[in-house]
Amino acid sequence: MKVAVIHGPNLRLLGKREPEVYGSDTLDDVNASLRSLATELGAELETFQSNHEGELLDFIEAAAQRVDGFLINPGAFTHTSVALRDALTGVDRPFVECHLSNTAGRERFRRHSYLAPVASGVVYGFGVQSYLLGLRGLLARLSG
Ligand code: CA2
Repeated sequence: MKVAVIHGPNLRLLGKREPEVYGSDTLDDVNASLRSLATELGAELETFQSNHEGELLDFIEAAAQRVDGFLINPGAFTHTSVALRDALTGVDRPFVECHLSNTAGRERFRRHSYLAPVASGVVYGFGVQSYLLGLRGLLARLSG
């Protein structure tokens, strides 16, 4: 089983700014934790981060040729991007959406996700654990 993990805009700042909201782990720490869980569960991972919507769309289209599913924290594009939703529905691979923070308890504009209605599942509010739980859920879905 092969999964692509996608980190959306600004997530490379993780652990460097706003630790009270997003925690103190860096993006490299998150990827390392995901890799270790993937190994434990017998899955392969590739990771990708971009601040650019078009690059995310291109990555999804290309990666769909070689992976079984996606785990994505779309960052702020969650709340704005019909294009990202269309890219994910267009490739016909299951995906799980995850967020570090509890977006339901933050500003009103963060409560809506364009992706959630077409995701296999969504995990939010558990910090880095949201990614790990999301990976477990995605792999269960892929092998179920
Ligand atoms: O909680 C999440 O994971 C979010 O996807 C993070 C996004 C935010 O726009 C979403 O509403 C919820 C922001 C990612 C920016 O990451 C930063 C990390 C550290 C410092 C500043 C930004």
